[in-house]
Amino acid sequence: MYEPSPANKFTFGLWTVGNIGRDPFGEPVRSALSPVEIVHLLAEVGAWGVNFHDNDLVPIDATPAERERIVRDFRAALDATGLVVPMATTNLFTDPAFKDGAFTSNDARVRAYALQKTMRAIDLGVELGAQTYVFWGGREGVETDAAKSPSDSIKRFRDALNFLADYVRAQGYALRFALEPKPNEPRGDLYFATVGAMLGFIETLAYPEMVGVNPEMAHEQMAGLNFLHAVAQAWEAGKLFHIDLNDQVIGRFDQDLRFGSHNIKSAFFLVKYLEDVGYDGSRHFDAHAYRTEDAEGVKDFARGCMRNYLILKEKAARFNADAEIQALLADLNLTDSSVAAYLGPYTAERAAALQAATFDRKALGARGYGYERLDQLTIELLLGVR
Ligand code: DIG
Ligand code: MN
Ligand code: MN
Repeated sequence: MYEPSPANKFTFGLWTVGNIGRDPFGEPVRSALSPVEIVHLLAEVGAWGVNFHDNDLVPIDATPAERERIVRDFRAALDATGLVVPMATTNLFTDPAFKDGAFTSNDARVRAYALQKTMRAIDLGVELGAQTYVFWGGREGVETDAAKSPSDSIKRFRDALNFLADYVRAQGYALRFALEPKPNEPRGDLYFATVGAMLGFIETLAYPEMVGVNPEMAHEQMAGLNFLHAVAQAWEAGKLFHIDLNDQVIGRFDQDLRFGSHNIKSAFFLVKYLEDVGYDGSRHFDAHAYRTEDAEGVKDFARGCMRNYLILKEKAARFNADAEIQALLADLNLTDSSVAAYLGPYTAERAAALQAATFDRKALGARGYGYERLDQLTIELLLGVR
């Protein structure tokens, strides 16, 4: 039970299980693993795929010959283990050149360099099989709004994405873009802070059909938002192109905790939604082990992410099969023949009937919805007593 299989589409970025434990107040605690070692680690724990930023795989100052060797060895490890590369992305946040942003930098030379770096990273991702390309604007923000007009930054980000979409189309790549929002960190404030902001922005692009979102659980929760609602709006709009799963204690910095390790109820409703609607994309764990962990602890972290997803998936199936819960849900949505006539697309007749209708407002307000019982049964199911 709860053993991962390729059908689950569990993926990890090279930077996740490869995290060496450096933080703003401490030096690394673990030795760095090579991309090949990480592929074999992920195969050992049962992952389906591996993702990367360009420089997770090919160092920013690698020579073409080094790039070729690295890619050859990485591809050999993929072939040996059967792991796939569903997603790739660009590191536009580590190098000091990007300290004022990449696509939104006030320095036009940086904006040009960011385009060049991203085109090359897209080529690398496509070369290794990626079909989704993530854009996380880790430095696209400000500490002071004196620095630039936010609408100038929006226009710069749009110009960059339109240029890169045209590049992908010109190259004939079967690639879709997934934009990943975050409210802050490492910049004081990041542009396009939430899934909602990204969904609104996508509609202003030249090729909105190529572009969706990559919601991350910790990022919406950092903003105090309900992650399921963000994911559901993306899904309902046909824009859930990828998802970053992890966990987060609200009001903290981006902790990228093991999935299912803190907000168990939120994780349950998220897994239930993804399974209920038939989401068929990667379940990507953008998270890392506690800094306290050694190499074995990193494997415990990766196994825990996947086990928690599978445990919650089984809980969701039990919720959907629980007779008492389903009976409560069946009684919730009250409709009777008189009301049905009023709801539906506008017609003059329907509007006239509604205007003429009388509603017993006191009776409407007197009704109890039974959510305490429903939520208690949910909690008891999660606590394993039903
Ligand atoms: C951080 O949440 C970001 C980066 O790790 C990466 O660009 C993206 C891909 O999952 N998530
Ligand atoms: Mn994060
Ligand atoms: Mn992420």
